[in-house]
This record gives sequence, C-alpha cells and structure tokens, in this order.
Amino acid sequence: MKKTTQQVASALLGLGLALGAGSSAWSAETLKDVMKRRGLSEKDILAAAKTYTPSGGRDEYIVLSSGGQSGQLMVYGVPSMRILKYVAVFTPEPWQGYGFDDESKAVLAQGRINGKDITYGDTHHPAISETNGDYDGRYVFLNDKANPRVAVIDLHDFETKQIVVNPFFKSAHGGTFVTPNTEYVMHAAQYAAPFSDDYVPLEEFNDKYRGGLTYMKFDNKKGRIDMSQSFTFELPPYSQDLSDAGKGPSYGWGFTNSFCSERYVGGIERGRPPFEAGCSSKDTDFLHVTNWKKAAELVKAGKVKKVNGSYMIPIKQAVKEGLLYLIPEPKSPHGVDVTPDGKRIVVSGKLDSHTWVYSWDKIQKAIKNKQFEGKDPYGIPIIALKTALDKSVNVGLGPLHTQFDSKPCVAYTSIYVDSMITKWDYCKGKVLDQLPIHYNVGHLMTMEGDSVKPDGKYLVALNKLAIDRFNPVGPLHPQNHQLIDISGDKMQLLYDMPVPLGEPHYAVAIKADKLKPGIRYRSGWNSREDKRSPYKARAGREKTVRTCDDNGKCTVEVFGTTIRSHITPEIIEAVEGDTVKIHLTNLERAEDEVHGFAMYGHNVQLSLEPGKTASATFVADKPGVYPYYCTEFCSALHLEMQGYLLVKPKGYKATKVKMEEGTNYTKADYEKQVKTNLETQKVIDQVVAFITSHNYKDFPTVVALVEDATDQLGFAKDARAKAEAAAAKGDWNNAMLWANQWWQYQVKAADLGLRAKTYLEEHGAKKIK
Ligand code: CUK
Ligand code: CUA
Repeated sequence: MKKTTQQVASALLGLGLALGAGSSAWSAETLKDVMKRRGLSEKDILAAAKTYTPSGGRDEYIVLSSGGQSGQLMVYGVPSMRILKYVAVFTPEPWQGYGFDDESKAVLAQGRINGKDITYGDTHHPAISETNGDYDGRYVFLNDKANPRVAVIDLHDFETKQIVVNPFFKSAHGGTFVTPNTEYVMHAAQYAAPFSDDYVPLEEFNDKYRGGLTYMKFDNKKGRIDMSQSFTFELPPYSQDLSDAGKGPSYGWGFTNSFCSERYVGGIERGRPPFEAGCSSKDTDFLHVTNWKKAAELVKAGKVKKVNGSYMIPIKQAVKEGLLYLIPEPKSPHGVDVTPDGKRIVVSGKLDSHTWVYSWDKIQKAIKNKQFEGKDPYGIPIIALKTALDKSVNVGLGPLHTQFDSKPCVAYTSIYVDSMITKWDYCKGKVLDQLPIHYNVGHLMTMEGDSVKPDGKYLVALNKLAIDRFNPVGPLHPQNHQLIDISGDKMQLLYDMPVPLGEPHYAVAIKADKLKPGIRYRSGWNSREDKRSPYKARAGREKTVRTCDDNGKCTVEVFGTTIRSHITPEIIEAVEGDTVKIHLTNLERAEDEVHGFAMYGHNVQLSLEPGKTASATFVADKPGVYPYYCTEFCSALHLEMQGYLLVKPKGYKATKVKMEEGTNYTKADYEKQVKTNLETQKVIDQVVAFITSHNYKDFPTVVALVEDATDQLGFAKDARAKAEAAAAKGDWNNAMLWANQWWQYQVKAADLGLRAKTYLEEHGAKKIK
C-alpha cells in the first residue's frame, strides 16, 4: 500500500521537521506541493530525510576516498555526501600551498623517480592506520599505481607528510593495505618488470621480469615509513593485483592475488595476439599467501640481504623458509578480502559469476601437513583449490570487491558486469538481496568495512563514468558514488554524488568521532616535518637580511609574519639576480585565521594556517615591481594585507629620495582619531570585563582568541606610543597615521573579543566573579 503524504509528513515530524501549511513559516509551499512540483515520490522523501543534514549539522562518518588520477585524497561525509576537502598528495595543489612552499616541495621531491619530478599520481587504495585491527584515525596511506609510490597522510592535520618510492617495482597496485597494528603497509607490484632500472628484452620475461610484494615498515612513533626496515618478496612475473592482511587467526599472514599468471607478453605489432587474449586463457590464476611475521623475524635475525637499501627475499629463500605459498583462484580475479574474523578469504573472478571463499583453517592445515598439489615453474608450493576452498557462491556476473557488515557472516560484493550489489551470507553460502546499481561499479565500501569490527549502516558503491546521472558536462563524465542504506534486510539507494576529480577506485570510512584533527599549529611550525621551523619569526622580531658569498652571489632572506591585517615586511628589496627566500610565520591562534601569500610573476602561493611557518624560494632574475598580498579573506581589511617586492637593476642609483605622500594630516585630524580610539577602548574594556568575569579558561577556543586579542592590544600600545611621540614633535602626518594604526589593532582586538564573548554565551560559560 502506498503511504499517503500525510503519513510521510508525520514521519518527518518525528525527525523534528515541521511541515504543512499551518506550520511552515519558511515557505508558502507544503511538502505535498514540492513533491508534486519536483516529481518526487515518498521513497525519495524518505531517502532525502536520511541524508539531508541541516545547516551546522555534522556527519556520522568521514570517508577518505582515492582521488584517482588527480593524485589527491578526497574527504567527504556520510550520510550527507558533502565534500569537505581534497588533500594534496602526489600533485601540486595551490590552495594548500602544496608544491609551492619549500616544505611541501621537499615532500614531493621524495617521490622523484630516476631524478624526475612526477607531479601526478594514479591513486587507488587508501588505508587507515589500525590498532588491534580497528581503525585508530591516526594516519591514512595512499598508493600511486603508475609510479610505485606510497604516501603517508597525517589525520591530525590532513597533510601529506611523506612519499616513499618502492625501490624495486615499476608499477604498484596491491596497496595500500595495513597489518592489524600498522606494523607494515602492503604494496604489491602490478605489471612485472625487471627489479633493476636496466634494459631487459621482453624475450627474457620469464627469467628476468619479476612481480613482488613489499611490506613497508611503518614507524608508529615517528609516523613515517622506513624503507631501510622494509622487506620485499620477490614473486614470479604474475600480475599481482590486490592484497589484504590477515587478522585474528590469520594474523601474521598476507594475501595477494594475481592475474595473467599465463605470463603472456603481448605485442600485436610483432604479430602476436594481444595481452587481453593471452592473459585470460587459463581457468585459474594464483593467490599468493605470505608469512610476514616470520619474514620479519628472519630480517631481524640478519638472514635477509639488502638490495637498494631495503631487504629483498628471493623466491628460493621464501620457499625454503616456508614464507610463500600459492593457491589457484578462478578466472582473472580482482578483489581479495579477509573476513572481519580473519577465518575466511574471499576472492572474486572478474570473468566468473562466483565469489570463492577460502578457509584459513584449511590453508593452515595444508601448509602444516605439506599437502601440496605441486609447484609452479618458480618452485613455489601450490595448495590445491579444493583443499583450501570453503565454498563458492553464485553472486552475479563479474564480481569484484567484497565488504562486510556489522551483522555476522553478511558480505556485499560489487558486480561489475551485471551492475549491481549482491548481499550474501558467507557462512551459509546464500544470496540475501540484490540491488541494481547505476553503472560500472568497481569497489564498494561499508562503514569501517576493512576493520575487525565493521559498523555496517551504509554502503557506498564507487561507480565509474556516470553517463546519464547528472547534467552533462562534456565528453569526460564525472564518477558516481552512490550511497546505500544497508541497515535493513533490503538495501535502499539513497543518494548519487558526482565526483568531479579522477577515478576514485577505493575509499575507506571512519567514525567521525575517532578523528581529532588539530585546529592550529604550535607557533612557528614546519607542518611537513612536524617540528619547529628554523625560520620561525616572532612578532616584533621580523627581519630581512641580504648576504653575499665570495662569488658575489647574494641572497635576500626574509623572516616575516602575518597577522590581521598585515604582512611583515611590507617592502622587500632585492637586486636583480638575488635569490629570495621568504619565510612567513602566521602569528594567529584563532582557529580560522588562515592567511595566504601570493606574489606576481614568481609562482608563489603559500597557505599559512595559524601557527604555521612556510617558505618560498625563487630567483629575482628580472628587475621590476612585484606586488604580493594575502589570498584568504581574513578580515575586513584583508585587501589591505599587501606589500611590494622591489627588484632593482644591478648598479641602480636612486634619483628621488623623498616619499610622495597621497594625503597630509593636521593636528585636528590626529585629535579626532585619538578621541575615536579612546571610545573604542571603552568598548574593549567592557568585553574584557565580561570575558575575565567568566570561566573562559575552560574553553580552549576562547583562550586562543584571548591570546590573539592580547597580541593585538600589545601592538596597539606600541602604535599609540609612536603616535604620541610624533605628536610631541608636531609631526601630524605620522601622528595621525600611527593613531590610525593604533585603532586598527583595537578593531582587531575588539573583533576577537566579541567572538570570544559570543562563544562563551553560546557555550554556557559560568560567571566566576
Ligand atoms: S581497483 Cu579499480 S575497481 Cu585499483 Cu582496487 Cu578494483
Ligand atoms: Cu590575511 Cu587576507
């Protein structure tokens, strides 16, 4: 039976929404009118109510999604699907100053390949750091498939801190996946290639081309990957595809599947059938089973050799030590996913209609009893499919990836060819529900779905190239993330979100309250290195130094600051050919007082969040006038946050020595300004009295505002002294201008004070005296 609008309306009333003609002060239209006008069904209204987040509302989950070829990480909320940030990772991004300030250029430089800057990434799989198999919200890792790299992003400030290049591979797809205590980050090769950078003819593919799997050591204290303590399994030149780490009973092991174990090398131009024919001719490929725990012990015992500064375990050694096994897996498999209890491993064949569920118990027994059906051409023992298999389930054509529910035994698999999501029970081996999906689903993701304790609730289907879902925007289509409610027995589609970025292969979702991002940096902070910057400047201690070496090469180095509403220094002077290094520290402590710094003609754009110190280095190779300014609308006088870099020609002699002023001021102007200032001070005093008579110290946000306001009042005092000194000399121009500057500082202090007062009022501060 169809629900009436009245019923839907009363259901919404239960959610706190006031509807209907009588109660809708905000609109003359009723819900019924809107539904009719926009052609919405009751189901649509229900979906809207499940996702709509009123102004100021927060999301329950935060999604960290790969940004595909953009080389970025996308951050959005569930269930609202509102995009919050694109974190710059492998690609320069000006808003965040990434790739524009010296500090982040150093991070990008870590990702150079053979000395070349690589300024994009084909990102596929983000992974959140784990403690005891549960997401801990500290870090997120992201891989670049095109260039075998991994980035470390700190969730304290959502900034990329490190880029690591795999020293062996030429591409990498099977990462990032973390072991249950983030001991290691898994990173598997995709397209086999020689481990060296030498030329090796394709004719030597079987012997000299290799696949591999790296366990990158994560130093949990430093929050960085340490390649010198990482180890790589040399693997046959099968195209290793995806990985997942064991957990619970399978803790200490990793699983990596593969395709093209035919080791077919294409070459249409050589008269050979193409790659895709040769790479899918066999019925099975291989699941690689690796024992990382034992490998780590071997490394520790000094039994593994280093190559390229990192440990390398040859196939022979891995086999001899019992670290490496293969299990056939059907038909060009793609996903491999370990169940939350760690007892089963789910693999899906892209060209098949089944998910294949392997039993860890059976695999372990086979290894223990040396029950193998033979060896592969590289001498790796093979456990027979039927020995390891628990069951296979017919889920639909082209299954790819699997995720898990909070309900025991419930899994969801993306079905690429049939474009649907299949909900199934991996204990009983039966299909529970199927939901058609818009188009071309790749990965799918449940809330905390990779952890030992998935939350269920929602599922996001990551669909590719949404041809008919959105208003067309040219031949390159947005991607489509579809939000699905999985809390009931039947899946319900809630929302389509276009992704205008790149092809996001995979995403992970974490409970929002597990994230505790900072709101400011400690003063003078190099955020990329997590330490105090040597270039930190303090208020009143700003300086510009020009030094020349013996060869007459000169450097102008600026140790400056930003605070509403000016940049110190306001004038920088250099001579043609000088190297200019500008270090700026944002002195603000209020959480939203970010400043930017952009300059004409030198590709300079910094983002200075409160407390941060960032630097720009360039050569002033052309004489001229280069204005600079703040790029964030930080206050009413933001536009006045400006300055000039003056680059003089070599040997320039000044002819005009006196500044031409635009306006001249009188004693009356000065006195009028002073009167205003004294009145303003009265307002400030009242605000200060309010704040200090309350328990403001219990509110860190207010403490930061008060600190900033105190700074401003300190500056005001200095400016007042200068004004009075000028007035004493009868220099009315300077007296008036300093009096005006005194007032500017007062206004900023008052603004901060009023924000603090409002905050206290809104957050129930108590009167203490
Ligand atoms: S992959 Cu693209 S849909 Cu790189 Cu995990 Cu499956
Ligand atoms: Cu600082 Cu605009």
